[in-house]
Formats: sequence, structure tokens, C-alpha cells
Amino acid sequence: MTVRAYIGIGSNLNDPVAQVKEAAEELALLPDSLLVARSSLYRGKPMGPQDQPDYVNAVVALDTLLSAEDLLRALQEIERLQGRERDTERWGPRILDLDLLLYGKTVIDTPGLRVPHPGMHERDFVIIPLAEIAGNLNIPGHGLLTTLINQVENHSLKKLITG
Ligand code: A4P
Ligand code: MG
Repeated sequence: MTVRAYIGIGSNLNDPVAQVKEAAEELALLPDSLLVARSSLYRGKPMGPQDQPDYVNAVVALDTLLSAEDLLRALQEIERLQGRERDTERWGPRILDLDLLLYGKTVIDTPGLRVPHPGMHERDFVIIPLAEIAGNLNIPGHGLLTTLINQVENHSLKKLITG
């Protein structure tokens, strides 16, 4: 049985638009998985330290036979291949960040993996692209996406026109 997973993509270094697009292409190549949708790309102000470049974010939907743990490992491998360096400042700048936002309706709470991704429900750069490709999802523990969107006010996101 395939599971529909949603993955958040973020970058604010080394040509973020290209990084986000390349990550989406890599996700489309994952084994036992089918990329079923990619949101537009959005540019927005950083959450966290403000002395860093703006971020580009997008969300993709993947139908996958991979377990959540294997999918997380695959995401970390893509981050590594695109030159992500770890152990930098919390919420600091990064070439590529891939977050497993949702894995079907499953709730996971282990030291290495938490799904839904903590904080996703209140982050404009996650829920606005997610709503573009997912319609009215229920986020386990947080309710309907449309309700969450209405709670995000004055967001700074700008949808990008990209090829
Ligand atoms: N981990 C646990 N659950 C998950 C999951 N669901 N998906 C663990 C991915 N990883 C998960 O992740 C640290 C550890 O989280 C991993 O080893 C994994 O086992 P990380 O990617 O190394 O750390 P991080 O991303 O720096 O930390 P954190 O707190 O996850 O940061 P966020 O929440 O990803 O935020 N502003 C804008 N506008 N756009 C952004 O995309 N991103 C961040 C980073 C800050 N500000 C931003 C944006
Ligand atoms: Mg992360």
C-alpha cells in the first residue's frame, strides 16, 4: 500500500530557486515512489535569526512504498548531495532543508523522527504551499488546513513565477 507523504523543501543559500527545483527533481527519482504534485515556489522572510537571506520554499506530494524512516534517510541523503552542512546555528541559513511534513495520517514521535513535523501547522511557508497541492487536509493533532490558513495573518510569502 502506498502512503501519501508531503515534504517541505527550503533553501536560502547558493541560488535557492535552483536548489529547490533540483531537490524536487531528486525526490521524483526516489525508488518505490511517485511524485504526484509540486507546489509553486514561494519567497519569504526567514523564521528565526533575521540576519540571513530570504528563503525559497515549496512542498511536494509523494506516493511512496518507503517507510517513514527510510524516506527520512533518503531526504537526508539528498540534502547531503546538494551540499548541506549540518551542526550550524539553529534555524540558521542552509543550502537545503527537507522536512517530512506528513506521512499519511500517521503520527510518529521518536527521538529521530516526529511527524507531523513540529511547528508545520503555524508556518506560513509550509501551509500555504501545502494548501496549493493538497486542498483541505486534516493535520493530525492540529485540525483542518483551511482553518490553519485563516490563522496565518500578514505573511510575507510571494509566489514566484519560475520555469
Ligand atoms: N527530524 C525529526 N523529525 C523530522 C521530520 N519530520 N523531518 C530530525 C525531517 N527531520 C526530522 O533536522 C534535525 C533533525 O530533525 C534530523 O536529524 C532528523 O532526525 P535538521 O534538518 O538537521 O535541522 P533543522 O532543519 O536545522 O532544524 P529544525 O528545527 O527542523 O528547523 P526547521 O524547523 O526545519 O526550520 N524560514 C523560512 N522562511 N523558510 C524555511 O524553510 N527553515 C528553517 C529551519 C528556519 N527558518 C525558515 C525555514
Ligand atoms: Mg529540517
